[in-house]
Amino acid sequence: MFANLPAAKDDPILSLGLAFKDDSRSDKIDLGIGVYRNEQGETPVMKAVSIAQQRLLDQQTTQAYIGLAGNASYNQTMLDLLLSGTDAFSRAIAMQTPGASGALRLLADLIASAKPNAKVWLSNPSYVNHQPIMQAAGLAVGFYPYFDPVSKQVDESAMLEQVAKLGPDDVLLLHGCCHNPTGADISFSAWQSISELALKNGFLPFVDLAYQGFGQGLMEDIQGLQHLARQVPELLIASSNSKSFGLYRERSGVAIVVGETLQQATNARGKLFELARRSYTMPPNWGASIVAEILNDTQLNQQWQQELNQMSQRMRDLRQCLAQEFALQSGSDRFSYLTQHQGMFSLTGFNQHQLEQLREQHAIYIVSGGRINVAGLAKSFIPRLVKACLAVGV
Ligand code: PLP
Ligand code: TYF
Repeated sequence: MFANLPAAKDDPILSLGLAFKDDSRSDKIDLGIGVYRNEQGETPVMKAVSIAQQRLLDQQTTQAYIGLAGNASYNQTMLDLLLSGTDAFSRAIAMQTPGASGALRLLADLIASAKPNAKVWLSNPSYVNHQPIMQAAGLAVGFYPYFDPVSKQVDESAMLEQVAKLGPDDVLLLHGCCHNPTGADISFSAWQSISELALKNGFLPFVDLAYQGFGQGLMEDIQGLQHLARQVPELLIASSNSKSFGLYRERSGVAIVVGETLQQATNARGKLFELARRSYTMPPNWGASIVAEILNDTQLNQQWQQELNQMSQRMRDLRQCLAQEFALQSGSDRFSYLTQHQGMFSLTGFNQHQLEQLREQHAIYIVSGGRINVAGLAKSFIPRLVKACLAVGV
C-alpha cells in the first residue's frame, strides 16, 4: 500500500523546534515556533483558564456528544466578541472548529462547494499553512504584494493595486492583526479601501484572526475586521483561541460566515455541517468550553484580559529592548522597525547563510525566511543575541 509514497516534506517551523530540542548547548535560544513564552521561557496556563477548567470539571455531568456545531454558548460568545454592534451580526452564523486551522479548511471547503473556480489571494508572504490548506480544498491560489523588505512595512499601494483588480470569483484572505510571518499590519485606512473595493467589485473578504489581543488590545486589534463587518455583504472569519487564551493544544477555534441574509448564512452552516461530518464530524469540546466560561463571566473575563494585556505588554517591552540594543551595538537605527511591528513576529530579512551561522555558531534558532518570535526572548538574552546577529553580518 505505501511502497510508492515518497518521503514527506518537513514543516519548516515544526522541524526547527525538533532540532532545537536536540541541541544540547545550554545557552540556546528558540525564536522559532509562534508560541508565547514568559521571561522564564515557559508557556504557562493562564490563571483565568485554570479557574475556568476547575469550575468546568466540578460541574461536568456528561461527556456525551454535543452536536455538529459544537458548544452553542461558545459559538454565540464568539459572535458577540467579534461582531456585536456591526451590521453583520444579524446575518452571521458561527461554528466551533478544531483550531483556526480547522476553520480555515472548513471555510476553504465551503468556498470550493459554493464556487469551485474561486481563487484565494494570499499576502506575500503568508502563514505557512495558508497555501496548502487552500490548495487541499481544490482552490486556486494567488499572491498579492504585501511586505516591503526595505521599509519592513506593508507596501499598501502595491497591495491595493492588486486588490482593485479582484472580482466576484476572488477571495481576499487577510490577517486580522499581528501578521504572520512579518509583524507588519495594514493601516485602518487600508481596511477602509479594501471594504470599498469589496463593495464595488464583489470579491469576498476572508479574515484569519489568530492573535487577537497580542497587538494594540483586544478590541483595537479587530477594528479593521469590524469595519469590514459594517460595510460588506458577505464575510468569512477563521478565529483562533490558541494564542489569546494559551489553549494551543486544545484546538479551539471558530468559523464564522456572514451572508447577505441570515437565510444564506444558515444555508452555509448546513453545508459546513456536511463538510465537518465527512471529515472529523464534531470538534473537541474542552478548549471551547473554557473560552465560553471565561467570556461569559465578568470577573473571569476581566482576569483574562489583564493577563492578555500583560502578555502583549511584555512583547512590546521586548521589542523596545531589542531595538535599543541593536541601536547601541550597531550604531544605526536600521532595526527600529522592530518597535513598529505588532504581535509576536518580525520578519528580519536575515538571509539563509546568516541563519545557518546563527544556529551553528551561536545556538540561535530562527525560522528560514528570517522570522523571529519576539516572545521567545528573555531580556537577559538580548545583548548576546544582538552581538551574534551583528557578528554574522545582518
Ligand atoms: N492562522 C494563523 C495566521 C496562524 O498564525 C496560526 C498559527 O498557529 C493559525 C491560523 C492556526 O491556529 P490554530 O492553532 O488555532 O489552528
Ligand atoms: O506560525 C507559527 O509558528 C504558528 C504555529 O504547521 C504553527 O502559527 C507552526 C507551524 C504549523 C502550524 C502552526
